[in-house]
Amino acid sequence: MTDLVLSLDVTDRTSALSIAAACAEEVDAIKVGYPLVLGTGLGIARDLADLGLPLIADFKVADIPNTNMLICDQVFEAGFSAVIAQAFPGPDSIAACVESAHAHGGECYVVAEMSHPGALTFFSEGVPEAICRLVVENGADGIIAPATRPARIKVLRNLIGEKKILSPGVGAQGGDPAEVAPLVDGMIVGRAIYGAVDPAAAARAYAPYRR
Ligand code: O7M
Repeated sequence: MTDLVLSLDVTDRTSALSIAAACAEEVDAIKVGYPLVLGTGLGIARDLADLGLPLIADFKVADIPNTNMLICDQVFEAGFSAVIAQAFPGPDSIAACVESAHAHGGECYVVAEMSHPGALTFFSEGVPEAICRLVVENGADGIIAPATRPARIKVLRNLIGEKKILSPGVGAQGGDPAEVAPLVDGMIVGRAIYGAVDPAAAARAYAPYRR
């Protein structure tokens, strides 16, 4: 029903590579963010690329267009196949990420609404809906939407049509995979997999929801 994206939020190289290798058959992509890159360096992307899975750079890029372009170019030259950006800097900043992504044959996802309780302070009152319109207008490939609020995923789906939805919040944050999987293109799962005694078995538990 959906892809399973492993959120590899560990901070040391040995753990990252052993968890990723153990789970490689059970997941469809790996998301790498600040914890792992700050802990090990950007070169971790080349090491992980050997597994042959798409690598998503979760740097929530949020700067002026020129800086966004410089960041995204580095991301794709490091071996990532997708980048995640924040929308609040505006359409020209998103457009820069999309331009870099597409110039490298990659994808750009934009955070439309976040999964944690405090997200509702600013991701409310039509803001996620406006972000979805920006995503469509600027040719981004998809959005990040909260697995903790499936009803919101349905609302945002109606605004983005065929574009993809990647959804964090299943597992440690309480999102229910049975409810979320039919609504999204990728479920992002971190602690429930990498924090398990047997990460491969934990990842395999999501097999009924994978397409
Ligand atoms: O399964 P978890 O809770 O251990 O990890 C979830 C991952 O998804 C973790 O890397 C978070 O930073 C990320 N995430 C959210 O949890 N909520 C959001 O709203 C957005 C993200 C995310 O990936 O944004 C791109």
